Amino acid sequence: MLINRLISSAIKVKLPKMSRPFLPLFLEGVVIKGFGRGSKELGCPTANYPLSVVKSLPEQIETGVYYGFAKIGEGPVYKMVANIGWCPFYQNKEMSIETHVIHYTGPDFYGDYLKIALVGYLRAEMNFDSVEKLIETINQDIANAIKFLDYPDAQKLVNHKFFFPSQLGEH
Ligand code: ADP
Ligand code: RBF
Ligand code: MG
Repeated sequence: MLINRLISSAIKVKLPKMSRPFLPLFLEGVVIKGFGRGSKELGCPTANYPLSVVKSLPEQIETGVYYGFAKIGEGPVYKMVANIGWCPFYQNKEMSIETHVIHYTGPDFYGDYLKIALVGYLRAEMNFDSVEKLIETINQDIANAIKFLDYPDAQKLVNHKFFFPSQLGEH
């Protein structure tokens, strides 16, 4: 019995990775005005991409919360969390990609070019009873992202040529 449970949990842990051959996924585009719902007031501003970037997503993409790295213009590479989907809590009509740049506290960067590398998947989108629960869950996502992005496999992407195209020798 125990061994069965161990095997099935091992499979569960393994499968999601194998079913996401599109990771790491690199996305880029200008930052536009989002839904204006005041994510900032929630303590979590999210930079939104235009529909053209959403449409460039691979067909097999799973909606949900991803973690990875982000670069605003020519700035440094930050850790990020991104929500890809319809935000069931707000019942959006269009799918969106929203990136929260972790530890960035500079000025707004509407109109700037934003590059993101999706490195791993955290969870599916959920619905919530309250805004407080949504915020609590987002804060947990951020804590998980900070931790997972310190692993060596993830750290390799910080110097990726996607972020530094003019540098030779990186890949
Ligand atoms: P909108 O509805 O226009 O997307 P938000 O309240 O989600 O408004 O705020 C997003 C904007 O906040 C971004 O487009 C960006 O200009 C700015 N911003 C400031 N700090 C951050 C951050 N750490 N992560 C993401 N966006 C940020
Ligand atoms: N919206 C949801 O409806 N369900 C979610 O599970 C959800 N998770 C999110 C996780 C992260 C890390 C971020 C940045 C956003 C998430 N959102 C989710 C979107 C959130 O509702 C949205 O950013 C704000 O409403 C601003 O548009
Ligand atoms: Mg936003």
